[in-house]
Amino acid sequence: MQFQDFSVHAAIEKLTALARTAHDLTAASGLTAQRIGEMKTSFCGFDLLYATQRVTPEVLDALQELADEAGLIAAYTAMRQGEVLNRIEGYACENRQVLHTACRDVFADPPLAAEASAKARRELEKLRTFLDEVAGGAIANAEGKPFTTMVQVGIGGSDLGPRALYLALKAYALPGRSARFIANVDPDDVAEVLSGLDLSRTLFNVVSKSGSTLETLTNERLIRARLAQKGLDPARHVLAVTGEGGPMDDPSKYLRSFYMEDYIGGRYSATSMVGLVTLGFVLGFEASMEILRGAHEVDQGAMEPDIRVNLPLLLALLGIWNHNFLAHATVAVLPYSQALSRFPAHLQQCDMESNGKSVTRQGKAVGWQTGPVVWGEPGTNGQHAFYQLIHQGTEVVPAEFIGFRQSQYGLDLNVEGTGSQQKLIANMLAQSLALALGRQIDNPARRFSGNRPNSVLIADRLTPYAMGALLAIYEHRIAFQGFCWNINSFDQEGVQLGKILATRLLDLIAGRTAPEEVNPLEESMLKQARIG
Ligand code: G6Q
Repeated sequence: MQFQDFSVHAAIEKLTALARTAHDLTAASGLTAQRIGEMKTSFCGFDLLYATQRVTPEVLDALQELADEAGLIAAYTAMRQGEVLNRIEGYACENRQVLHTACRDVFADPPLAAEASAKARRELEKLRTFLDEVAGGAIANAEGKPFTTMVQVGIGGSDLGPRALYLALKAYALPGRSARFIANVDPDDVAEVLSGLDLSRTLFNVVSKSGSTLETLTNERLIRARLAQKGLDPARHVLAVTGEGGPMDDPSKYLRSFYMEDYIGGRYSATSMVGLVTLGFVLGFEASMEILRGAHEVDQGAMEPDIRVNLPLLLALLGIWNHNFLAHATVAVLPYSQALSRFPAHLQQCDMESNGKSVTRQGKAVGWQTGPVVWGEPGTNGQHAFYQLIHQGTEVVPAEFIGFRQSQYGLDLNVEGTGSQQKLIANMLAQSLALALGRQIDNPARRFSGNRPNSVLIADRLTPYAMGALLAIYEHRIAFQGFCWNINSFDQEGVQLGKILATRLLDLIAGRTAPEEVNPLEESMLKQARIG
């Protein structure tokens, strides 16, 4: 696959010109009922309403041209087929395939990446057996009692996606099952999680692709020590998810070992064993497969070249329009669903670790903006907090609303003519309109400029299928943008330097640094912070 610089495409000039007179949503017929009806894409159970973006049919046509010129569908197809896309030409790099979609390709016949898909099936079968054994009592604690809680121990990609999905779907937990998560090396995090648990009924799922992450290995040691103190055998309570053949691949130490492959990036690993072991324990095997089915259907739909049909591609291009042409630096993802409370945190990692890059795939400095700052919180809570800036601040923040027509638990009450779920969604739609239209009145303090671009993504209910679909929609939005900007969205060199320096500081604190190796800056930082 040949990638070209973002700046070379003919559509760029067209889009730059169109951005000078971007659609005015506040004008007399800037936002009409007809426009709302027309600017809508339905895809895998979700409707995307984007009439409240500052686009016209002409802009959409130019964005389509950009997608075609940049070969976004060809790049995505190459990714799914296993081309080595995690690379920077001519430089030392990870040099890997990018095959998180193979985890979901188990539904495809034939799969696009046959070998990777076969490995995913093998792990799924192991998971099914494990879950059957837990359910049937073959796996139980020393007293023969069933396990009720799984604590996932992992950080970054081995935490954020799985945690976001667990919180999103715990309404569907099997009776008596729950999960907790420990990520930080902060001992208080471990203490707080363990304090509420009956350890004798708890499984610990230690997740580390590399098997060498300081935080996770430290927490595993702490947990093993705690189990031993309580007279519990760690080999009965601790599982592993890791890279086959890696430092943590020692089945004798674990109740079970599950594997993930190096071609699945941490932040894209929620649908591999990294997410599915804990999700499977809580939700059961069938519900976990529904997550994969939702993701897979999006994977398939994302092959469609028409941006008005392919929702992840459209989201990607609307994001590019807002970021590169209308010059908006950030994007807020605002789910009107408490269950999605950690989904923005997952996206923060998935998007910013993927597209926070300054060199092209050929190792040259980029001459255009790449990934925006991504942030967000659930509504309506955010409305009582930072929405002030979104409505009236000097920084225009494009917003992506996510909502559901029905609640998960079905517990609702009609108060003054509407239920809580209706209030929740009415608020979301009201925000979308308010940001777009603004309010032009004489009082400057109460005036709203409007023209604040946003879109609404809505589905019937946050089910395992919908969660899988939503996850994949965003994964592919990110990948399409990265392809378009000609950057490698699949490495994360930017997190390495801090890790190296932290190791040096720890060596210094532990007295392992030879006197001639002591760096005065590092020594001074420790001294002034009074650490050590
Ligand atoms: C994600 C990153 C990073 C990674 C963590 C945990 O894409 O690579 O967040 O997931 O550093 O790594 P391990 O799973 O190897 O412990």
